[in-house]
Amino acid sequence: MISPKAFRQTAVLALWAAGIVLQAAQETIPINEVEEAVPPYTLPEVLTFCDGRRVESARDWTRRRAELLRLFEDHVYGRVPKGLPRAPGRVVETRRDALGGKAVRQRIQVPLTRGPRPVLMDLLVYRPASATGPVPVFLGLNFDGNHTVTVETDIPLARGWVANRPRSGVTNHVAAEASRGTDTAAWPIERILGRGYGLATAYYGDIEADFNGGWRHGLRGTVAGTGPGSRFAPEDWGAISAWSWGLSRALDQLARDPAIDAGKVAVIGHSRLGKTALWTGARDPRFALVIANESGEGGAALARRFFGETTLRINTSFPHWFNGRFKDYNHRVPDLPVDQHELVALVAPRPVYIASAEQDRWADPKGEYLSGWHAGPVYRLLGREGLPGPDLPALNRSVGDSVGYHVRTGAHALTGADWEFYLDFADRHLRRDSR
Ligand code: GTR
Repeated sequence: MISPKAFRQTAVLALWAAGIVLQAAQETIPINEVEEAVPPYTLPEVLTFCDGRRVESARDWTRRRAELLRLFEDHVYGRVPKGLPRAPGRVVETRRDALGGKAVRQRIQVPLTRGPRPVLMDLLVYRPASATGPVPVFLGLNFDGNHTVTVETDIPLARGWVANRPRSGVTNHVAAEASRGTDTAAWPIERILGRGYGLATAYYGDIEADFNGGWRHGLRGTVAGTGPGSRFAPEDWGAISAWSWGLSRALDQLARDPAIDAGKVAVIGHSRLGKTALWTGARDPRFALVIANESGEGGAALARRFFGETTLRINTSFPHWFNGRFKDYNHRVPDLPVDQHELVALVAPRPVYIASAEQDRWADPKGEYLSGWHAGPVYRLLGREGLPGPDLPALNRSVGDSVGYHVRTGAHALTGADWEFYLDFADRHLRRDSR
């Protein structure tokens, strides 16, 4: 029998060796960040069925949409197992005097699995106290815990694993008091409420821990079991699909609240959670509007455009985000049966907003824009207007009608400036009839 000390030493050594292998692998992965060096590529035609027939009508599109959705499930994000529960959450707190009286705040525990110790997602909901009717809501997962998004200091710290993010002062993968309020810049709650919207958020780690092997700590492991025989088939869900499932269950919960207009819920996410927001909007047509902030590779950015992060690189750094089959395309991206403009098109005719940051070259701003542009034929088929043309717009300018886009100055982040564009876009699309 191996002693606990020897076990720890072996584990440390294995992690160290894995780190070196990963680093070596990443160093040899080709990356391009020069526009002139982008080789030509051919995108799959969004309005052509796999068997070569053309999509001629909105009715045809319904079938093409189903075909594309299945392709994204099978080849990229993975299939969610059938029969997962959709149980109502338990309201653990309602405060009518939140944020100095400006907000009604609720904390709701949503069970994502059955059994005596279900996976629980804590949903934090703020809505304007002054609202006289059901409010539209922005819903998004957060990176570091609900206690980080608000200045209010009485939100319980995130349970379980948290990322080791220097900005929160967290060092032990356990949420610390010092991390309270560290993500408020990404979540301008008072501003959102002031514009007449609610904000609902949950910590993505409540659904599943974000590291390779994190599936054992959360939804996928609880559903599949974590015993020695547990493993995933190539089509089975990756972490992004698991997080996305959580967002849909959050929407179920919002729909149970008469103070919320469940027909006007916008799903929003940044970076890996922007990928998640886009996949969620594609999968779940109940979301009225979709916002992918700097979602990059595996989000809005075209996979076939060789710029910034690549399929091989993302599957090497974050193998757990996507399904097993997606790895088959590491060295043959042109064989992928889909590209990301088709993911954007799955949102149609609902409004979708894609955003980039000038310095966030890793996410490929132009590739993000172009997937919005190439989703245009579907929007037009369904009687909507997409983006105005194939060229990236000027900095800090929002363009597009049902497909919105901006590239803001600055680095990779969700900022107040991004939110101003999102609030205006939401006003245009969600509040049309209430004006
Ligand atoms: C990066 C990753 C990106 C993006 C980002 C994030 O390391 O390469 O695809 O998702 O993380 O989520 O912050």
